[in-house]
Amino acid sequence: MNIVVFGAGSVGSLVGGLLARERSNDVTLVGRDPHVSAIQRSGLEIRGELEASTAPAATTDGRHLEGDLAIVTVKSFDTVAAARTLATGSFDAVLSLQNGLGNEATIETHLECPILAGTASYGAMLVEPGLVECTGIGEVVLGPRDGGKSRRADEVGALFDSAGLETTVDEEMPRRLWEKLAVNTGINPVTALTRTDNAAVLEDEARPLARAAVRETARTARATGISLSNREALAALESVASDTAANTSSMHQDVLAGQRTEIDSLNGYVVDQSAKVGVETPMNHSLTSLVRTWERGQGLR
Ligand code: KPL
Repeated sequence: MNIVVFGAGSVGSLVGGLLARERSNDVTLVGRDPHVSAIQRSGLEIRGELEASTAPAATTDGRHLEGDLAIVTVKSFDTVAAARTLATGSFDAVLSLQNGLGNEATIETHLECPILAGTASYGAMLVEPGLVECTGIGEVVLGPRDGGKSRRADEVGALFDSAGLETTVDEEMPRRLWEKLAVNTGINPVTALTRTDNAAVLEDEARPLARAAVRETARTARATGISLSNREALAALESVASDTAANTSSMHQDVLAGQRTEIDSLNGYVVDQSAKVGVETPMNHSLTSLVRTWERGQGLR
């Protein structure tokens, strides 16, 4: 299969590298230097809980590419730019494997092919250019963005499975996306603000904060018609946090790198949606304000 992974960050590099192990796959990673130059020079190394040495093609120019599948793994605030660039090429299908809600709708406004939604709860870290570490075996869940079954989703599920990624094809993606959003609203800002690994949200001090955010997100999901109980959302939090206990969450990685975070499409999104449906979300509100305050202090907003 001819695959373009748009966004060679930690998750994009992990997924792209694993897919490139299969001889039947032709993978191109679209990313930034110095990571792209390092891959062009000496290939991509995966270490940690999964190990592989692969040699995908890599480029900093994502224009005019073609393929059977484009996998979008950029930060949610870069989705519009990614979709516009992908629209200069041609793809049979696009899979969004990003944090936050609304990415698929954004992609759909620029591309005409079928759009699949996905979530990835693998722990991954870009250690240095050309080297990604898998810090936790999670799961990829994917399916048609509005739910239901599709042959294409089954094919992409089989592709991921054969690359060694734990994958579930789900007929209820809208619910899955909200469940993953709930997990991220608990883990990401708490670990970023306290500079801790994901395990912190299982421990006494931070646990109530993460759980309160997750409960509010589940409540907001229900008010928008999604069937996600507090118990299910909290169980997902516990399970992802223990599977990725040693992981530095993506928001914590952004803070360490002095980069803009995805707060607007995680807790900020919950705050906006909850206001529309009349649900109170004070913990999400506080976490959003704290992370935005940090971003402002860094001159990132
Ligand atoms: O999605 C993640 C992230 O860091 O953004 C989790 C699953 C929390 C893994 O760290």
